[in-house]
Amino acid sequence: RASSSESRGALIVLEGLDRSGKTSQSSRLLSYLEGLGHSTELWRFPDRGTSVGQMISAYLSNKSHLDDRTIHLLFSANRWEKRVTVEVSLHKNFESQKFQASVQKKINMKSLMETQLKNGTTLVVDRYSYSGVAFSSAKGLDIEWCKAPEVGLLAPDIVLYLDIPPEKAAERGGYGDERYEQLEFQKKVAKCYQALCDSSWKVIDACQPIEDIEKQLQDAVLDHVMACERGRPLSYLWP
Ligand code: Z5A
Repeated sequence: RASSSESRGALIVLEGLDRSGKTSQSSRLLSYLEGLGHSTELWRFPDRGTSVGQMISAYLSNKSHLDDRTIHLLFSANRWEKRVTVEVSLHKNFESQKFQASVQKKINMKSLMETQLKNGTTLVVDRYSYSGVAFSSAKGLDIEWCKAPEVGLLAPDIVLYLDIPPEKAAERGGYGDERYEQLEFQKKVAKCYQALCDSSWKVIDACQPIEDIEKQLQDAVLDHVMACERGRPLSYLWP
């Protein structure tokens, strides 16, 4: 599904295993696009700054325990809360019913993905729905069930997949204490990413030197940024 055809920013998503270099490359891509004069922001999921994000953070750091489906839906909710406008209607009915107040409150629109894109800001996003599906299906959940709550979120203009063998990733700086930072689990996640990857993804060998990867990412995104500026319509998951 697609909508409108006005100039907008591009939605660029970086995906990959833990330690594949997403954070390093996202910042470099941001600097590159800003240097070319494009309004650009760096986003990441999970967004641990929201109340949903705090629940996710507690789960990832093993401070809380949640059922696999519950945490999957929380990760998805964390994306939805950055996608839509919340409208809260308060109806105060007094006994005489002579007075009724309706208050509509909108959350800060500037924090929303669609608003920013339509304002012309390109978003470089470190992890998105594909992480949600890959990590949850690696636990054994049905892939279609995992995709369902993501339907209707904005589809990326390009997915940049930083491809690294799980063993190599594990050698980089070592894993911390977070829940998914285990080699055997990362091997399953890598297989699940393979199942999601299609011809629209740009797969980059993440074992190359940082500067080489940086250059390849720059080359991969420019056409998409220009196409969005020319009015490529927004589209929605799953295409
Ligand atoms: N998760 C989920 O289950 N469902 C969801 O919907 C979402 C996420 C969105 C969040 O982790 C966890 O939540 C994640 C998936 C799950 N779990 N895992 N695993 P996070 O986002 O907080 O952490 P991360 O994404 O795994 O980030 P990371 O560990 O910081 O890795 P990275 O960003 O990909 O890599 P980096 O920080 O850029 O680099 C790691 C190290 O490698 C660092 O020392 C670099 O200097 C080095 N590096 C980077 N590139 C190179 C190259 N090319 N050569 C050599 N060394 C390099």
